[in-house]
Amino acid sequence: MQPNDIDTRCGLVAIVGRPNVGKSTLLNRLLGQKVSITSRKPQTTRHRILGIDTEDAYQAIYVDTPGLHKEEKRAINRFMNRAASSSLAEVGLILFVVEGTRWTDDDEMVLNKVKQAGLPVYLVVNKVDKVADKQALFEQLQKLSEKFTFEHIVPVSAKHGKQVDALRDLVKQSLPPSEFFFPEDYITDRSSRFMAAEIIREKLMRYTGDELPYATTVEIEQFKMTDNGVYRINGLILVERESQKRMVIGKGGQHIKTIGEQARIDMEHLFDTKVFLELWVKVKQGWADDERALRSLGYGD
Ligand code: GDP
Ligand code: MG
Ligand code: K
Repeated sequence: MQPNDIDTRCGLVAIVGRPNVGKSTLLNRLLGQKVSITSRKPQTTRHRILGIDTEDAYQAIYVDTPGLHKEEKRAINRFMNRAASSSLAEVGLILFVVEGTRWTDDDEMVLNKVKQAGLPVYLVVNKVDKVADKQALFEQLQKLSEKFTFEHIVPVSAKHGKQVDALRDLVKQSLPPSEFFFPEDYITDRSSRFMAAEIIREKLMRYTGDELPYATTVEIEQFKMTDNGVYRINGLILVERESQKRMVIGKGGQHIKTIGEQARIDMEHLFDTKVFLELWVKVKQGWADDERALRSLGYGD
């Protein structure tokens, strides 16, 4: 069949930008569902995640990436950089996300990388809800559009859902004729097991101090559906030191209880069923530095 005979449109769209500009928040908003975890901390997204948006004859497959990191020393950062770069390979369109009026060297570095791909780029200016000085924003956009070529410039607020529909429509119109890559009811390429681990990690990122998140990871030891449709999930939280284990558990186990409750609520939403969640914490030294250990935890891609 010739591409012209196909009446569906489908393509890959990469969401790129420096850490914390709101890439994962934007993806979730585009999909109307949470598939990628978010927090105010950089390095929240560790894996390449696909978010699939199918409507009528259109299927946009968004690729959420870890932000590119300058620090390549730790194995975990090397994996995240690889995941971020390799995701550009089969993509047809790039959403380059920046934050309000803030333009940094890191933005410039990411944009230069993006430009090398030779693909159409939409400049998505996120967090406009935080910009009080609209004139400054306008001048900033003017300057950027003189210096670089963008197919479109779209100011949005991913958090509040402002202008995200307009962006979604622009993306849909740009998709090339193609069969769908995924069944219509898929929202991500990731397994429920993976999503469960990510949800627990999001709560860890959100409810613990600044030093802890980078030293933790989560393994799902059991993921079982019982006869009456209830999910039984056991999660193991790995930390690097005994002191971190105490922090995660908290006084009288209060902290891990909150993390477990919040994670369970999100899981019940996502899986649309009742969930029994149990969490354990274990010390596993140096996991973030050890490439082999990382691969065994699923960080190979
Ligand atoms: P990523 O690292 O680029 O994926 O960024 P995240 O999606 O994890 O978001 C980083 C932080 O920015 C989180 O605390 C989000 O709630 C916040 N954020 C994202 N989008 C917006 C927005 O439109 N407005 C505001 N005020 N905050 C946002
Ligand atoms: Mg992210
Ligand atoms: K983040």
